[in-house]
Amino acid sequence: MAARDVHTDDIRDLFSRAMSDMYRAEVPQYGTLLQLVADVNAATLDANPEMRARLEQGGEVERLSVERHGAIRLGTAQELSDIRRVFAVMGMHPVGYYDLSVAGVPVHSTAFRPIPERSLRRNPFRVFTSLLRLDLIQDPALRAKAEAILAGRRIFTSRVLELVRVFEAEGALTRAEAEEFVREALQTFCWRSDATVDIDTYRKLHSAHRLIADIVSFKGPHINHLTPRTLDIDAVQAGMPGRGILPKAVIEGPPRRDCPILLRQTSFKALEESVVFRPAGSAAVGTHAARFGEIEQRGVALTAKGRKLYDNLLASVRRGVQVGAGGSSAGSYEARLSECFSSFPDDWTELRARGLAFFRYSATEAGLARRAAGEVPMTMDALIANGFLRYDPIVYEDFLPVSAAGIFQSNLGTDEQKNHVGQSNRAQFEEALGIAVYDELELYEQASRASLERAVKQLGLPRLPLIADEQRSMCVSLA
Ligand code: OOG
Ligand code: NI
Repeated sequence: MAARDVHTDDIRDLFSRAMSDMYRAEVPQYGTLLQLVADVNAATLDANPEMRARLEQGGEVERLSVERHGAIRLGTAQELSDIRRVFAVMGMHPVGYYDLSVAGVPVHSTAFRPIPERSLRRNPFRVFTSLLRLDLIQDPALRAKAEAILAGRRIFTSRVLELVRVFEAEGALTRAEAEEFVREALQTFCWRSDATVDIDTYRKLHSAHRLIADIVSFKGPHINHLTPRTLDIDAVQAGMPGRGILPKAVIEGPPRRDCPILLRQTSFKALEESVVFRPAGSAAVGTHAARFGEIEQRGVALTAKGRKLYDNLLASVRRGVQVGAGGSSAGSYEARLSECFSSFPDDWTELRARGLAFFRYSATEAGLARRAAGEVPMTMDALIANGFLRYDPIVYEDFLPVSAAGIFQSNLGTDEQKNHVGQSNRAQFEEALGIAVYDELELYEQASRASLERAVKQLGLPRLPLIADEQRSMCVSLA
C-alpha cells in the first residue's frame, strides 16, 4: 500500500493548475488575459528593481505566475459544509465573512484560502464562495420552488466525498488518491449547459434576481471566474481593449498609489453560453451569462485602524459620486477617489509608524553580524533606524465586500453603483458552514508578531523590543 504522505499544499497546487487548464479551455479570453498579465508583470518588474527586491523578499515573485482566485455560488447549507471539507483536503480554510446584501445581492460569502506563510508562498489559490440567501427571495412560492430544486441536486461525485472521508480519517492521501481527488473535485466546478429546470422556471428565477437563476438552474456551481494577479492593474486595464477585452467602467478598491494597499480589481464580461432547458428534447434553447474575467492587484494588509480609514474614505467618495449604468461618471469617480485618498499616508515608513498596515520583520545580515559585538539596541525604532531589522509589507490575501459587490453588479449587466442597507447574517452563515470563519485581522497580526519574535531571537535580544504607542494596536499581545 502506497504511503499517505501527500501534503495538502501539493494537492492545492495540482488542483489550481487543473482548474486553470480547464478554464482556459472553456473560456478562451482567459488565456488571452493570462498572456497580457504575464507581459505587464514582466515589464513592471524590469522597470522597478526596488519592487522586485521587495517582492522577492516576501517570496512573491515565484508565486505570482501561479496566483489565482476563483469564485463559486452555492445553493444550500449542505453544499457549503461539504465544500468546506473538500477545500480542507487542499489546505484551504474559510477566512472572513462578506455580506453582499449591501449591494442588493442575495448572498453572503467567505473565502477559502491557505493560511500559513509557507502555504501561501507555495500557491495562494483562493475561492470566493457565496451561499444563496433564500430568506432574501421575496415571493414565497418562488422561494419554495428554488428550495425544492436545490434539495434535489448533488454537486459532488460520490467518489470525491469518499476521498474526503479517507483524508479526514487518515490525515492525508496517497499520490494516486490525490490525483483522483483532483479529477473528481474538478467535476463540481465545470460548466454544464444542460439546465435542471424548464425555460419558464428559469425566466421566473431570472426575473427575481439573475443570480438566483445562476445558482438554482444548473447541476453545479460552475467556477464563474479565475483571476490572475497583476503588479500594475492600470496597465492591464489599458491594454485590455487592444486584445479584444472590454473591462468594466472603474477599477474597484483604492486608487493607484506608490504603496499599494488592500486590493484593486476590475472585471469583464466573458461569455453568453447556450443552455438547453428541460425537458430534454423539448428544443428549448436559450443563453445564460455565467462566466466572466477579472484581474486583481494586491497591496499591503491594513490593521483595524487602517481599514477603518479606508472604509471611511471610500464611503465618502461613494456618497459624493456614483457611477451610473453604462459607466457614466466613471471619470469623476476616479478623480474624487484619488483626491480623497490623498489623506491616506503613502509611504512605508509612515504606514508602519502610524500603525495603519501590517509588516513582516526580519533580522538583516548586517544586524546579525553586529550581534556578536553586543551592540543591539532595545527599541523597535532604533533597531530599524540602525539597520538591524527590516520590515516588508504583508500582502492582503482577502477580499473587500464593496469591491465584490461592484464585481457582482457589473456581471449582472450594469456598472451602476448602489448602496443598500445591509442585512448581515453571519451566525446563519457559520451555522451552514459548520464552523466559525477565521478572522483575517487576527491572522495578519499573528504573522507579523511571529516574524518579529523570530527576528528578535536571531538578534539575541533577551526580550521583545519596546514599541511605540501607535503601533501597539497591531501588536497588542506584545505589550
Ligand atoms: C463573486 C464576486 C466577487 C471578488 O473578487 O471580489 C469576487 C461572484 O460573482 O460570484 O469575485
Ligand atoms: Ni473575483
